[in-house]
Amino acid sequence: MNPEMASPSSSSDRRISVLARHLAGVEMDSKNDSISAFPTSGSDNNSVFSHVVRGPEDPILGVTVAYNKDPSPVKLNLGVGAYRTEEGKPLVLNVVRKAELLLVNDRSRVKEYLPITGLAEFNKLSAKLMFGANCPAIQENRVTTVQCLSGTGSLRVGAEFLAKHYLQRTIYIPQPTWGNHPKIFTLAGLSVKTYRYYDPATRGLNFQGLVEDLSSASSGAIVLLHACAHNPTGVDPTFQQWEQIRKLMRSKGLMPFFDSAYQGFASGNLDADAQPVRMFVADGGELLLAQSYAKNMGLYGERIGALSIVCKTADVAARVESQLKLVIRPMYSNPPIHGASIVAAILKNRDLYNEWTIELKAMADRIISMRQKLFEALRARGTPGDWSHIVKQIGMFTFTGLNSKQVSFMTKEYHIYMTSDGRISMAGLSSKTVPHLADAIHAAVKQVV
Ligand code: PLA
Repeated sequence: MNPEMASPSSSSDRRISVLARHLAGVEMDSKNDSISAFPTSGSDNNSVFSHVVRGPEDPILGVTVAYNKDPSPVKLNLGVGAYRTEEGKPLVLNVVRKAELLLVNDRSRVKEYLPITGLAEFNKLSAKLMFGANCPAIQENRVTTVQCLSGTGSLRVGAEFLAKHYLQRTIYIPQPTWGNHPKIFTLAGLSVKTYRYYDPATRGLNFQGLVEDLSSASSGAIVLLHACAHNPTGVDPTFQQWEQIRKLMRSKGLMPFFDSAYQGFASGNLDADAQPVRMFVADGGELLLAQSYAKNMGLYGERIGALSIVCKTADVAARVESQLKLVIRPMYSNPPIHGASIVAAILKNRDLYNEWTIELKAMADRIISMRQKLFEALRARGTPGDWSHIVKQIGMFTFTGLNSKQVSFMTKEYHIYMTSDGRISMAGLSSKTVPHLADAIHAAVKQVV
């Protein structure tokens, strides 16, 4: 392992010393008037950045970059998890349009900075959405919630806080997990380890492996849990298994860090999808939660989400919040106002809220119907293999089991774009494109080993 990953305090020391060197260099140069051809001046053709090597594209967002370059009329982007309609178009929810109209017509609204912690109303409503209206932790003011830049920003702020203030720097993430997780946590100064999660043989949960790995985790370690609709596998623990995980984690003093990027997308029901998190809150213990409204409200580009930290007392929660502000202020000062205002407008109005749940359910149902259609299309073609996992898996993605060679073949021959781990975004599929995908999978399985 990279020694920097193993010793986060030395990594933050390093960051500080790099910064210190940089500042010292600037000062030295500005004092040295005798240098005639300053390296950044136009008279010198040698770039001070000439040593910079081209970085790789992102494994998920890079799929969209490649897709955009492909001129084929049949091309299909099943890479990034972004909902599309039956017509293959991005969807702005009706309820979001309504909320935006309300906001535009409200002349009392201004564009002042939000507080460092974001829109207070949004924060309260977000905590309520996940923890439930009657949650004792909320009533006892033991929860601090801060508005962050969608799920990613919430994870990063939470990780920075933990790296600074928590007794343990090790975070266990499931194997596999969303590709950005290890990067977020490593760069925040945590040391990343994995726990077994997925069993390729059964295409289901490796519950025994999970329990073994969490049992042997060092006491107090942080554990990243996908709240529902695990990405990329589409495999979630049952409620009974969640209960076992909770007991095990609490008995070992492991700190849960929930990533909730898909509330409502797993079952179509917001409360049902919040159940695993609520089980952990109900036992009175502490935890972190990163929430995203990218998928369930279709607010991808608004970058709206929240970080909540559930504490033991109101006093601790207040002090934790004061430290979160110190993390946020030098990073981006304070969060943007528009997305938070949309979410708050919807969550606080009973009619809009109900309308949202109906639209959310429709998205979830369309994804489930795509699972059924793809499964039947493969069966109709007699594609070798058991494809029942397509209908069993939960949420936005199917973890097909196709290998990277088969994926490359499908991209090259069929212009189907997906991540190299064989994940496909079911939300990007439509009745019209299912046959094309089924043809591609069929050919890949038959022709590429
Ligand atoms: N957590 C998980 C598990 C996710 O899958 C994603 C998004 C996020 C957090 C962060 O989303 P946000 O910052 O936009 O709120 N995963 C996507 C997109 C949908 C991505 O990779 O950025 C995916 O295709 O996996």
